[in-house]
Amino acid sequence: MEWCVPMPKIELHAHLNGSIRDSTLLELARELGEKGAIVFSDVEHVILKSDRALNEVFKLFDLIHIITTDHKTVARITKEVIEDFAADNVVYLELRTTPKRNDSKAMSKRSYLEAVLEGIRSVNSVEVDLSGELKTDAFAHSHSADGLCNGIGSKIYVRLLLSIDRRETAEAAMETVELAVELQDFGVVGIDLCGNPNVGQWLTFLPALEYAKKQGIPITLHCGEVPNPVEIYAMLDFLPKRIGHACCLEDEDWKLLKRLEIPVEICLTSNIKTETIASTDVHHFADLYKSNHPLILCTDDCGVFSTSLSAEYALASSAFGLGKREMFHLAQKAIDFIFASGRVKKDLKAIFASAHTKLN
Ligand code: 6MZ
Repeated sequence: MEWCVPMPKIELHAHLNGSIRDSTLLELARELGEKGAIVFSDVEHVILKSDRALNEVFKLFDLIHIITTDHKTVARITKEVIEDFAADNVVYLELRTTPKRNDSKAMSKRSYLEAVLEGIRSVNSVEVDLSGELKTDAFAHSHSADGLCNGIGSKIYVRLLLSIDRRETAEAAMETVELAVELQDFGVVGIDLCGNPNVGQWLTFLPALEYAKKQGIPITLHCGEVPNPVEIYAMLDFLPKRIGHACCLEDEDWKLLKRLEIPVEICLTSNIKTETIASTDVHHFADLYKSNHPLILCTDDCGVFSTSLSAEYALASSAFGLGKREMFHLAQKAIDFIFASGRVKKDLKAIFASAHTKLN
């Protein structure tokens, strides 16, 4: 399946703090251990373990947040995560992260995001298109000259989704949406609702999400990661632009999802490692794919689950018997579901068209 790596890919469901390199996490944890803030030997094996049930994953995120939450580190991990996705030939990345307030580090949600933006700007292994509108002509030119996909691996479009964590208050959720509205010219293209699905109530976040919708900000929701029929129905009824996971839907929910044609972000390794789905044999990817329902293969947390987008494509290809051509079309189809502007879609179509020429 080596062909999964050079193929251009689109990543629409990747959490910043879930996508950190193990080597970076270990280095940062060791430094904190030396300062006496944590006991390194207690956390080393926790960082390196990659199979854990859903609730365990959220305990790991609490540890990761202790390790990463200062401005300098946030900028560093952002830079590295983008470089890693670009090295895997991801040509468009919608990176999601929860803006965090941390008084002990003089961090506000806004300054957290400024650190993320600084991290994006400091990427130097690959050219980054963050605002989309400015550099489009140069990009189109670099891709059109010989009809080949010269840009794959050397340029990446990055856009941000601001996440609301289910542990947050209605006010904190609203602050995040207000930042998203304000930072639209700085690469923010949407809002995500995430976090431990066993925590928090849908109604807490509804006012902020409705406000986002009114402002024209696209929304994706983590939906049905655990069984919760009332919430799942309410989420579908809200008509989000996309949903993530959709592991625990019932027959009626599937009918509604399909009728509404809401695209699903599928994270195979994450679902299997967290045991929300028993195996690829019973994964809903197969049914959605067969029904031609819009779906996008994604990583979720490539650091936490030791995966990559190429690995997810390879897994889907082998588990569901799909060849190179089908996988290419699946990757290409994701263009329709990105939250960035029509102009970016047009550029991505050109990139995939030239990659297709090369493929054949
Ligand atoms: C729900 C998840 C998640 O925002 O600090 N997150 N939420 N389900 C999942 N499936 C396993 N994986 C990650 O990235 C880490 C945060 O993303 C959410 C959690 O809220 C986690 O704290 P950021 O960059």
